[in-house]
Amino acid sequence: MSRIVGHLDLDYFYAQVEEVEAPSLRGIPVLVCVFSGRTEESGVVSTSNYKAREYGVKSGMPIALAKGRLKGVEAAFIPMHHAKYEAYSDRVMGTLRSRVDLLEQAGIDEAFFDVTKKTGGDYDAAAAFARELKDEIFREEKLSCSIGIGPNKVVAKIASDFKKPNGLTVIRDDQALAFLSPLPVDRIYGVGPKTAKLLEENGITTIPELARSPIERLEDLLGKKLAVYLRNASNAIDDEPVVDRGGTSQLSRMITLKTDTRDLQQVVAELLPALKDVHEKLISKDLFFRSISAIGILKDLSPHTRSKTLETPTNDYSVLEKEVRDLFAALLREVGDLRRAGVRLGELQDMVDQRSLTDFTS
Ligand code: TTP
Ligand code: CA
Repeated sequence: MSRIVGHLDLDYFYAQVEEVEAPSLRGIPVLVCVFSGRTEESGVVSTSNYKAREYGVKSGMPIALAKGRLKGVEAAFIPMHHAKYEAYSDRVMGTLRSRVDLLEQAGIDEAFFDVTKKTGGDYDAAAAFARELKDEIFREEKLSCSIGIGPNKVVAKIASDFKKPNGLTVIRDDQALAFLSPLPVDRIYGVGPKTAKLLEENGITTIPELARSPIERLEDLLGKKLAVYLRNASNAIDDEPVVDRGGTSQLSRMITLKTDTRDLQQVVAELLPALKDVHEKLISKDLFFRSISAIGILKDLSPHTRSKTLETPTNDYSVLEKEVRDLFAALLREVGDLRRAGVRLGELQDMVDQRSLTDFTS
């Protein structure tokens, strides 16, 4: 039986939650903003609804620039309410988890799922299931989402993005190659702007061009691991399983520093409450973390990250604080003054995984 994998992504998520809570916002551009607190306009747009996107507003854009694009237009600039979005996310993921064979949450508003058993490998049953799921999420939360169904994660992810918002795209295994063939390489998960540019400089812009490229050439350009993954992905081949990581895949917090600085002591001191916050969340969810990142945002809003993967997962606060200090020490040796600083814990695992791990090793 061939696998049936889905990818669900909530539409314009943070902005849509704001619309759900204040329906009078519907129809006007809505921008969810991270205000840095310096001046009324300093900060960036986190996301926006599709009405705002018609005016060229994009995620990550400075608020002042977005205001310029919306000059003379009635629009709502709303500060980000992260805890609220997490609560919506937790409820949607809970619904999803109860309906599928396996769920892998990939971000606050997206998840992969496996419904091979549930559907008996039948794509029509999978399509009907996806429609019911969309209806259920809309009934419960008033949120629209886009779903892609396919033979693997690579195809499902591209399919969920294919018709947005409120889309449903079902690609059977025998349609997958034809579905990918007109698309540019950057639709494949893992091809960021850097890789796309490198491929373009070498005459590779579409997925079939990538699929036809000699593997040795791709390995020279990209290294063996990425080359093999992309060569397979471009041929609609992807054996990555849907892995249940037990709910949240990441925990993170960002703060705006009182003054721009590259002083390690100041950065760590101001970050302490955020670190304690993230740690409390970790403990309350019975989770251990294995990877940890220090994130610094400079005055020009460019993000810089230093990450480390620990040998074994932990939930120890002193390890968290020590690693953050070391990572920021390394980061600050290489960049200028930071405007914002943050921490992200990844590869989260729950107690159950921990127990089975010790069962195996003891
Ligand atoms: P996305 O799924 O990339 O975007 P979206 O949900 O706003 O819009 P759509 O899926 O309809 O294209 O990101 C999910 C959330 O993550 C988004 O609502 C806000 C947040 N986010 C940021 O804070 N900064 C960013 O640069 C991006 C891309 C997203
Ligand atoms: Ca989304």
